[in-house]
Amino acid sequence: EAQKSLILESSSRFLIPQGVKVSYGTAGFREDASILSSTVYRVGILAALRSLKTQSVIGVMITASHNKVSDNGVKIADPNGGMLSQHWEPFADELANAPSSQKLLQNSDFGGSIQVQYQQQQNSHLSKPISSVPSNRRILFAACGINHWLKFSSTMLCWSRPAEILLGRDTRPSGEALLEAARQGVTSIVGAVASDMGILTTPQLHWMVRARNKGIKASEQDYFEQLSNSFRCLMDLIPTGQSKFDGMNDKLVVDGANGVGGAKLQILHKLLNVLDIEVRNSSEDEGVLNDGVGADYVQKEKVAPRGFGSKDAGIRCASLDGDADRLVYFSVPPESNAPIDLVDGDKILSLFAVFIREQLSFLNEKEDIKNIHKPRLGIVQTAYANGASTNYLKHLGLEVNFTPTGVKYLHEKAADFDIGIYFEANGHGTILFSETFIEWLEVRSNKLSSGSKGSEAEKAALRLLAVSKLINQAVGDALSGVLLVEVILKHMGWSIHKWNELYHDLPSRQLKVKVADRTSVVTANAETVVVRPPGLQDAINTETVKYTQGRCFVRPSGTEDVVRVYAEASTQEAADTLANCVAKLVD
Ligand code: NG1
Ligand code: ZN
Repeated sequence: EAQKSLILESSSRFLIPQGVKVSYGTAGFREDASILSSTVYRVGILAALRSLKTQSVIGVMITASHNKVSDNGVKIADPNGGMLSQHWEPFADELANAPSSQKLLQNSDFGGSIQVQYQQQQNSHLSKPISSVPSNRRILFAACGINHWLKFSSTMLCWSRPAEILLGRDTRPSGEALLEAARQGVTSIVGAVASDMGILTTPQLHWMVRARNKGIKASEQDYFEQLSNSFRCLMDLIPTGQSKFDGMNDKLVVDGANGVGGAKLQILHKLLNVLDIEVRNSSEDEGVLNDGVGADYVQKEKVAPRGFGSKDAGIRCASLDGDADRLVYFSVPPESNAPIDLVDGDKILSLFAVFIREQLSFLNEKEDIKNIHKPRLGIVQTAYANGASTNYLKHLGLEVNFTPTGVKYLHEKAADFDIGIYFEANGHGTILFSETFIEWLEVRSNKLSSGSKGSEAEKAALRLLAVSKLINQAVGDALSGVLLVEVILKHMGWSIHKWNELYHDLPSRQLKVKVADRTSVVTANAETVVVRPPGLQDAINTETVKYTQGRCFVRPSGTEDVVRVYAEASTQEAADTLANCVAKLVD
């Protein structure tokens, strides 16, 4: 009863605006901020239930990433710090869209359906839910979600701990009120605790959730310390003679998208005290969030962000997106109208792959690793990866895998390897290390610190271990990405130019086509082949074969109401023509 009235009372403060239907897409719920409070409130409820179900700490992040400042969004971080399990996404949709009319509430089904009763366990200060009476079918969420697991609750699940949720938000002005809505959603579940972690980058919140569930220190300060310590460790392991940068200018200038990432990078920078980093576009004082700035803008438009110009020619530049989970590098040409040299996610991936592969080759030289464990390195890309990057990686002898667009798919595939590197071309990606491989590295590096001389193999083990701590194991993280890129460039003695010359991107073109129903396009093979409508793929093939190095695919967007067309060919003109022809086929 206490649970029921709690939900009734708090949900009446967050009524769903008329005619609004939301859907939990690849990046959670994302809408104009003005209509989001009921959605965020309900995500708070869902997160608390997810926490009970998993008996783990769960995260709720309020951000709309690279979208405009008037938008906002909300997503859930699962116990391992990754995205919400796909199996729960339909529950999110059902709960977020369940009617909230006062009448319905008074009929008590919304409240009643997620009624959880707690009973003080004997000899225990911990509470355990014992029963629930779901009744309203309209809340399918409750019917298939809560009912389903409550059925098992008394026998299979021992809910020994109450729900615990970490809340974070980016710098959007709507964030504060939305965070409060999330908090009220969480605390409408009896016993649930919500901790406001404040203004964070998306990857920081994911990192904290993961750390909490691993039982390691998980404050923001711990995050900064882990990153800076592992960065220093990598710096110390740079081969002698290489530590001085070969280029004239060792400075890095970072575009913070006027979002949360700039300020956080400044904190890291102070802590590190070794890198020469200048941050521009680091807050609202300097301009509007994501407006002519940020990684999405730089990568899509292939132009320098606001605040950068020919005065920066020759300097290494980088751009973060609004919530700092994407990173691209670029350099500005001396002539003011020339296009920038973009170093996108594919090239960051390639740099990481070259470095990791080098370390593994040092390790593999040792006899014992051959006998015990040959670590598997896997690369994961999507169809948007530039074909030249895939060719380059395959030429290095690496295994390249493809998944559909969306971080959750890439992440899942990368977790199949001892070391899995994944990146989207737009700059979101990370490197995952398997638990067994990390244990193996730890044993090795302990040997080293206990006095052995430090062979190349042992240094390689230490470097890999440091990378596993520097790079975010939960999601792509622009801050750890910047640090890893910087230290690898120093290790290699490479300028941004040298890096950019690893391979030359094939010219490409992306287009959006507005269609009546984007779900009418159905794809297979990691979105490279259209299976519906019939005939479309044949028509695309007929066009594509006309072009040297032609490649083209179409897919429905997961975040916008459009079908996307991507084309690649040996010249820009050819890529443009191919994309335009195929766009007409889709229309
Ligand atoms: P959609 O709208 O499904 O193409 C976009 C990006 C993804 C990913 C998601 C989530 C492209 C072509 N697509 O997805 O890579 O970042 O947004 O934000 O860039
Ligand atoms: Zn983002």
